Amino acid sequence: MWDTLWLDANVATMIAGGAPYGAIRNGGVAVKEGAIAWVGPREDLQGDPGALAAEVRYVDGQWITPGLIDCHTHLVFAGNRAREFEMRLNGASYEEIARAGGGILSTVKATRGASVEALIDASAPRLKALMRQGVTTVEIKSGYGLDLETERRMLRAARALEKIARLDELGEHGVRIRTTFLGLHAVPPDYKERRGDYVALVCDEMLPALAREGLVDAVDAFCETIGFTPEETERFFIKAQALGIPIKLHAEQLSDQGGGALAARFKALSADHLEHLSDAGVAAMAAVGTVAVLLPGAFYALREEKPPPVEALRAAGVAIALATDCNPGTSPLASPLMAMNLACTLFRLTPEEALAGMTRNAARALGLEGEIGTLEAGKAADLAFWRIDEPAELAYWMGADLLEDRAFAGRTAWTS
Ligand code: DI6
Ligand code: FE
Repeated sequence: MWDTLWLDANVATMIAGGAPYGAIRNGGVAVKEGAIAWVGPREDLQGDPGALAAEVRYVDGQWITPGLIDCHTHLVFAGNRAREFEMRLNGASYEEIARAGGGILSTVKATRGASVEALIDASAPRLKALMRQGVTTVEIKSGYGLDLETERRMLRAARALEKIARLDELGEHGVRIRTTFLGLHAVPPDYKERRGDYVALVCDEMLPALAREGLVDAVDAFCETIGFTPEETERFFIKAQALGIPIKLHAEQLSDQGGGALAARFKALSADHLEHLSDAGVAAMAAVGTVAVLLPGAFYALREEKPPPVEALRAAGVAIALATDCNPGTSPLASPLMAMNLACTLFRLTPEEALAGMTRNAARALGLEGEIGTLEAGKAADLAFWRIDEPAELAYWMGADLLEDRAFAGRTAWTS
């Protein structure tokens, strides 16, 4: 006997290789004990629905997709940079903004001054906004502390948000959170003249301590001329690899640093941004199955002009994921559906690729492809229910209210 059976649904399973979107029209989904027990067309159902499940819900043609997965965010931070945004639009130069205390270090300063509770309070509305658009799994990076205590507080706040959501304190039920230690995000001001000492601190003290405390699901670094060199990044990765921690990388966002190939050499889960990725980088990622995570919110907000090499990624068979990159500086975006629209319009992804990027391939970018990302028996019953006629609508509308409900581990938030 199943716990719940949804019928009169259109189901986008997002299983690759079959119909577009893995679609099943006039189908259903059944769950038992938080996992998917059955997905299929109505006519395959043997017997009376009422005899198969404790509860049967008819959803009137809604589309059911896997719960969305935002696989790259920096959503835990204090303060914001709206003043900086405004100053820029009033003609201030980068230098003037920096002198007025702007930029990434202003977020570091605000975050260092915030308690775990203050970080939770500041971040919960952003998490809630994602959940309100069907997100059931979120990756959250640290990286605005740049010292052990603050990085720890950021990771603890991220983990606490998962607990709070599961207690229904955000008004919608349940979310899965993965935490990434972004140790090499920026060089802290007091290490400006001795950056090697900061890299050593991250590798030899911060990472081992945070990993021991169980706060690190993956590591990440910002490999860029304004971030860290490939050599510094590699040193960090060697340490993570020795500790058995999965690797992700901010690569090729503003210039070609060979980050895609570096990530691939460490069999990274993902390399993210990738606007300046070379053909060699594409080939290296394809060879080991490193996922390409595209972040159109940052591309848009920075008014970048060179899109990532989507055609080459496709041709090489690199899995493409998509995320909000929700952060106060370069991507103040708390909408997965807007990320999908931006990816289609700016990067020319198809709506089906965009949805795969927020489901199946995002799961791979987190190493969770065995648990989530497609609708098939055995996976977690994380579902999104949409008031749409066609799945392409998810990427097509801008700012529309399309979500009817979401289920986490088989339990819906609002409807019953
Ligand atoms: N790449 C980015 O675009 C952001 N971090 C990163 O590694 C910038 C973050 C910020 O400006 O606060
Ligand atoms: Fe980022």
